[in-house]
Amino acid sequence: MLNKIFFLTGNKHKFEEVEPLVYDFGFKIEMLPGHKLEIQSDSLVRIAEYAALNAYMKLEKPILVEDAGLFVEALNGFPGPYSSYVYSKLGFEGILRLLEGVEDRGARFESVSVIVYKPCIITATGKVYGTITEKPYGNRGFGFDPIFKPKNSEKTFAEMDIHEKNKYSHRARSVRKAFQKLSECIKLSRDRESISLKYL
Ligand code: ITT
Repeated sequence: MLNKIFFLTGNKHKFEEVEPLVYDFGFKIEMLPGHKLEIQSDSLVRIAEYAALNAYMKLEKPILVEDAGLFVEALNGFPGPYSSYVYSKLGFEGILRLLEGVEDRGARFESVSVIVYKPCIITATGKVYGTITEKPYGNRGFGFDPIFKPKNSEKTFAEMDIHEKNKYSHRARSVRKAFQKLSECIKLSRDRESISLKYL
């Protein structure tokens, strides 16, 4: 039987990207919107850890939080942790406007995944480097997908299906790492338990 973890997100696209990744580790996820407390911080790690621990304390259920941002080199990493707000106000068109006439198109997505699964608290990060295109391409995905082309790809994220995006994406990297660490942590805690039972 698969172990269930509640994915705290209101973003259906993120859920669809993460869902196939966790089966490989013997888990399934259920989307749980409306419980994510987002603090303001320059650090995605702090934002995600705070949200995950806060939800765990309230709900006492296994929790996954994944937070991401787009960091544009020519804009000194903007919008970074503020990506959600900037996207809602300016869209990807706003980023294209800010980069009009700018030659350096380098950018990266960063992702942080945090899992609270008693007794384990896991944090893992993932990054993907690429470029901001001159105009949007593709209509899949969400957010800045139409203007982000990962390194070694001819396509933007919005021209890829989920399976292909997961080969490159920041999110797939941090989620896989987090579930790998979680599997190790669970095994270690079971080993410890059986050792201490032996000496009772
Ligand atoms: P949550 O409910 O999980 O917080 P969200 O949409 O706010 O969902 P994030 O905080 O992780 O997601 O991401 C912030 C913004 O960064 C998001 O709204 C997008 O505009 C952008 N973003 C993050 N990951 C992306 C991706 O894979 N492709 C395109 N844009 C992305």
